[in-house]
Amino acid sequence: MRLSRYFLPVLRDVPKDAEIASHRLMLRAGMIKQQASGLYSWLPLGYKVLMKVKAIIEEEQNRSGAIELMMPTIQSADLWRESGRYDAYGKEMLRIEDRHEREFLYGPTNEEMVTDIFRTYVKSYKDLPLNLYHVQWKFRDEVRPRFGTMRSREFLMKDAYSFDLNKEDAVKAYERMFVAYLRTYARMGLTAIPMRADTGPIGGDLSHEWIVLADTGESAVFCDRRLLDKSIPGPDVDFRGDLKPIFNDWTSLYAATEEMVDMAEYEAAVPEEFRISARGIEVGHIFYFGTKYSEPMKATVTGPDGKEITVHMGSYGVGPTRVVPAIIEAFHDEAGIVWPVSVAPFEAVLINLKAGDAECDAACDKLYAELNAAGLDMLYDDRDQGAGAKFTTADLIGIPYQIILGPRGLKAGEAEIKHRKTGERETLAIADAVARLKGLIEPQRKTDI
Ligand code: 5CA
Repeated sequence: MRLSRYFLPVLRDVPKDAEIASHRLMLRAGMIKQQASGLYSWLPLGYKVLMKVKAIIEEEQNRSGAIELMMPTIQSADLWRESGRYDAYGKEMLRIEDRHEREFLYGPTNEEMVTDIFRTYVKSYKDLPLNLYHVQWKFRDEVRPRFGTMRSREFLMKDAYSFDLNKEDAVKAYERMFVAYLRTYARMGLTAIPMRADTGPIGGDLSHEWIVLADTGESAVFCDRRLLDKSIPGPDVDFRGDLKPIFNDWTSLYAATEEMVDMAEYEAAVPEEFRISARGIEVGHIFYFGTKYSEPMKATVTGPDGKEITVHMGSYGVGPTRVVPAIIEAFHDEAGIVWPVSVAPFEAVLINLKAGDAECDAACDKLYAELNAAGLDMLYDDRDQGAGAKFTTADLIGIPYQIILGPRGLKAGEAEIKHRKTGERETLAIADAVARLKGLIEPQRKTDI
C-alpha cells in the first residue's frame, strides 16, 4: 500500500477526553473515529488490524471443529420471550419497532436465535456434537461506554454455541473451546489467563473469563503467577481426542475474578511469592449452561433409545473490537503502538527518504515490488515529506519493521532496517533486504505455533 494513496488520518494532538493509552493511540493513529457515544467507525488502518484478529479467531475456531455461519443483528422479541430473557435483559437491550409495530431488538448475544436454528434442523443424537459460531456486531446499551472500543455499545463478537447430548459431552465441547482460546490469544501475542468467572445474564455454573493483565483493566483479578509461564498447546493438538489433561493442567492453578474469588481459598492455594492481585481486561468469556435455553425453547434430539433428550449447551465469546485495544495496552511505548507481527496492520514499512528524487524513487519502487512479491504485507511511505515526519508516523502506527532507503544509502548500495520494538538498527546491502526482512517476519507470524 502506497501511503500517498492510502487513507490514514493521523492526529498530531493527543485527544483530551481519551483516558487510556490504547484509546489515545487508536485515535492518534487514525484507526477509529467516534460517531456517537459508544459507536465507532473503523478507519482503514484499524479495520485491517481488526480483520487480522478476526481471521486468527476464525482459524482457531475452525481448527477446533466449530462451524461458521452468519445470523442477523436484528432479532425478533418473540424469540427472546421464549427463553424469558426479553424482560430480564433490562435497559441494556436496544428495543426496536418496525413499521408494522412488530417488536424487534438489536442482538446483544445469540443464544435464542442459534437454539432456534438448531431445533429447526437437528433431530437426532447422531448429528451431535455441533458447534456453530459467527462473528457479528452486537449492541448493548452500556451504562458507561468508555475507553473507546474497549467498552462500546456496538461491538464485534465472535460467539460460538455448542450442542451436546449430555453434560459429559458438553464439558468436552467446553474443553475444546478452552484449548482453542489458549491458541487464539497466543497467536495474537497476548498472554490471556483463563479465570473462574461469574455467569451474569448468560447463566450456567461453569464459566471462565479470559483476562489480559493490565493496570487499566476494568476487573480486579487474583491468580497464580505460574500461569503466565504455562505452555500453549501446539497446532497438532487433537481436538477429537481427550483435552481434559490440558484443561486440568491450566485450571489446577488458582485464578479467579473479583466476583468469584474466595480470599481464604486464594491465600491457601497460592504461595505468597506467586500471588498476583492485579487488574485485567476481559477479552473472552466462555460458559456452560446446560439446558437453560434448550429446555424452554424445546431443543431436543432423539437419543439412541428413541427417547427425546433436551440438549446441553454452552456459549463462547471473544470481542475482537476489545481485543485490538487490549493488544495496544500490552504493546506500546512513548512513541506509539508496537504491534506484534501477527496482528500488525502492515508487517513492514518502506520509507523513501527522498520522494521526488528520480533515482531514489526508482530504487524504492523496485524494492517495494520485490518485498510485495516476497509475500510481505507492506506499507510504502512514498509521500513528499521530511524524514522526521515519516519516522514519527511509522513509530506511531507501530509497524514492526521499517526499511529505510535514501540517496546516500543508494550510493553505497545500502538500506537500513529499524526494529520498532527494540529500536535496534542494522545497515545491510539493498540486495539482501528482502531476504533479511522475510527472515525476521515469517517466524513471528505465529501461524504454526
Ligand atoms: N453469549 C456469551 C458468549 S458467546 C456472551 O455474550 N458473553 S459476554 O457477555 O461475556 O461477551 C463476550 C465478549 O464480548 C466479552 O468477553 C468481551 O470480549 C466482549 N464484549 C462484551 N461486551 C462488550 C462491550 N461493551 N464492548 C466491547 N466488547 C464487549
